[in-house]
Amino acid sequence: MCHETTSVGLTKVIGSPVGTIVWDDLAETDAFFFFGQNPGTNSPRFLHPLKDLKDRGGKIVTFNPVIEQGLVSFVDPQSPAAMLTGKETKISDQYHQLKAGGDVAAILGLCKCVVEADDAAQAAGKAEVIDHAFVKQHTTGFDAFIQSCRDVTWAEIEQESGLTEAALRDAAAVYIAAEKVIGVYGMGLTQHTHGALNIAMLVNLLLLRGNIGKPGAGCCPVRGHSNVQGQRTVGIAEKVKLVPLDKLKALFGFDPPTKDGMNIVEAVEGMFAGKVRAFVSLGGNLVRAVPDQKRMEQAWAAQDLTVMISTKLNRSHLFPAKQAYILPCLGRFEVDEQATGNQSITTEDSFSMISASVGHTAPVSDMVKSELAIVTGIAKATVATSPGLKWDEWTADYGLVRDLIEHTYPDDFRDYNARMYEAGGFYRGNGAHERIWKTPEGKAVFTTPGQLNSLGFKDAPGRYRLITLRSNDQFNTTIYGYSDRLRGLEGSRDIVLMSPEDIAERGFHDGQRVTLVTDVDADDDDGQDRRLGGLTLTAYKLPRGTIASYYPECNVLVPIGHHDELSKTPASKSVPVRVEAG
Ligand SMILES: Nc1nc2c(c(=O)[nH]1)N[C@H]1C(S)=C(S)[C@@H](COP(=O)(O)OP(=O)(O)OC[C@H]3O[C@@H](n4cnc5c(=O)[nH]c(N)nc54)[C@H](O)[C@@H]3O)O[C@H]1N2
Ligand SMILES: Nc1nc2c(c(=O)[nH]1)N[C@H]1C(S)=C(S)[C@@H](COP(=O)(O)OP(=O)(O)OC[C@H]3O[C@@H](n4cnc5c(=O)[nH]c(N)nc54)[C@H](O)[C@@H]3O)O[C@H]1N2
Ligand SMILES: [Mo]
Repeated sequence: MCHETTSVGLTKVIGSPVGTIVWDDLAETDAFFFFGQNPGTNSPRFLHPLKDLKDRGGKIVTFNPVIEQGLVSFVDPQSPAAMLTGKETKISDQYHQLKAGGDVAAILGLCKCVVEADDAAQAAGKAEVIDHAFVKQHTTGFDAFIQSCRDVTWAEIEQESGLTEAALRDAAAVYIAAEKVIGVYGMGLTQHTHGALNIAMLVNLLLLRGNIGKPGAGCCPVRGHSNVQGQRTVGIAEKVKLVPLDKLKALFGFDPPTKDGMNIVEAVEGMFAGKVRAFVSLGGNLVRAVPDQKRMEQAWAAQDLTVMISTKLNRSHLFPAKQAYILPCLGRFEVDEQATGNQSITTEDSFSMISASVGHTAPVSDMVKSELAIVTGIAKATVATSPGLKWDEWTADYGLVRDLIEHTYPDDFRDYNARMYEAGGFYRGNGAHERIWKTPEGKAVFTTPGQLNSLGFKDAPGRYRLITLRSNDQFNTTIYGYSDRLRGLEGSRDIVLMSPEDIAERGFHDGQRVTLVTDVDADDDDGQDRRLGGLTLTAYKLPRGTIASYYPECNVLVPIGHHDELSKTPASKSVPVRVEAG
């Protein structure tokens, strides 16, 4: 539900499903370009490289409809002097509040400036601005893309992005002046109907100046859950082409499925249609996290069987199927004692570093099992025995499982059980970082945009683009409190943020009660009435036509059919809605 757009979209253009930079690149770059990622709330570890860059004179340019405090300024909590004096480091040199869904046009505007600057440099006999040698050797699709940069008008760019030509020229000037640029992005790019196009546009921008596969430069999707990247690396996927079927067959002597499974959208649709009858959930709070939450509550509970393997109780547990199990499990911070001693697991971060994670706190009860023990326990009770299936041995010693992973992926996981304990972990490697492009073309691909925004609907009178936000007081569906202190919003999450101009235009007033109603195009209408009432309208500095409210509360409004076209990642950052008084 986050970076599947990356897994599919980034692979399409550079042959890598993950970011191309390593941690050291952060210390070498000249500039960060931030698109729809909020480090202050969601990835505070990232604030230190940002501050370091500013301390050495680098530049940060941000594109985000919402002003996020972590991208405005930063007080280093690890610096006693800064904490005592309250000395802030200014983070973003430029902060561009574009419309939700406006990144395609904004980035095309930046690219248009690069093309113009290159034309001018060539005419004047000066050093080129586009890295033509790189483009020639490493890319395809350049001519068509350049033509689209020349053809698009500034009026179109301004209309679609909500930014002025002057603002985009300022941003482009920083991009052109920097030798090494890292493009950072998060849910602001991935959670749109054309999220993959957003990513392809960012890659276009980076490719123009050879900003992928050189030190201090690259493409940096920031991941969420601690192992959302690593699970794919070991072949856990719904697409059979991503699963090492031949190795599984050889290792364990069974015939693995050869048909694709379901992604989240297909699974939920299957549940709505009554076709999905059972769900085993290794973590998560799916009823709360997926689109169309109201329908999901009914469909989830109508199944024959739900099994939730969870570290904490959550709302999904309140909608049991005909037979339902909640299986409490250890979290990774808890000691995991098995027959051969304490066990560790590994995680992979956004920089493709794989490292050991060892629990230190005492488990809440000695009856709580580990995830692995639960999975092997279920397997042992259901699957016929065979010499290759050593459920008990694997449970006793997780290192044996890692040996099998190494056997399956010998290049990525060489010496797995030893290297996982190296300080900072070990680097899995990434072709695109070395300018090896695992695309069908064998090159990095320039993408000519077919449209100037990432939306799957048209603008219409009274229709707004709703962004669903996270606050610092939540981790996904777990809400810790009602203080969104970084945005200065206190006391309630049942609010909807709107620009003062939009409020005035509608004859509304700040503090008024409103209801949000999903408002899709006629050809997308599935007859469902989706609404969320009891919200307090709150004046906030936002672009016209873009409004914001909180995730997961807004999930009743997101239609399950509203997702990234390529990857089916729910499009939670541009939900078409009306605002009604009352
Ligand atoms: N404290 C905390 N940390 C977390 C999480 C949490 O819930 N709480 N969740 C974790 C998870 S699973 C994930 S995936 C990550 C998510 O981390 P992020 O990727 O940062 O995700 P969001 O906060 O959902 O949205 C990011 C930003 O996108 C902006 N945005 C919205 N629409 C657009 C748009 O059209 N264009 C642009 N340019 N920007 C836009 C929003 O204003 C917001 O600032 O965080 C992880 N870390
Ligand atoms: N509208 C809207 N919807 C969104 C998003 C959005 O931005 N807007 N973001 C999407 C994103 S990026 C994500 S990742 C999803 C999140 O969707 P989910 O992953 O379904 O939600 P979480 O709240 O992260 O799940 C938390 C639960 O996982 C369990 N858990 C935690 N740690 C462990 C563990 O180590 N092992 C096991 N077995 N269980 C554990 C606990 O029981 C906890 O209650 O939501 C998505 N939905
Ligand atoms: Mo996520």
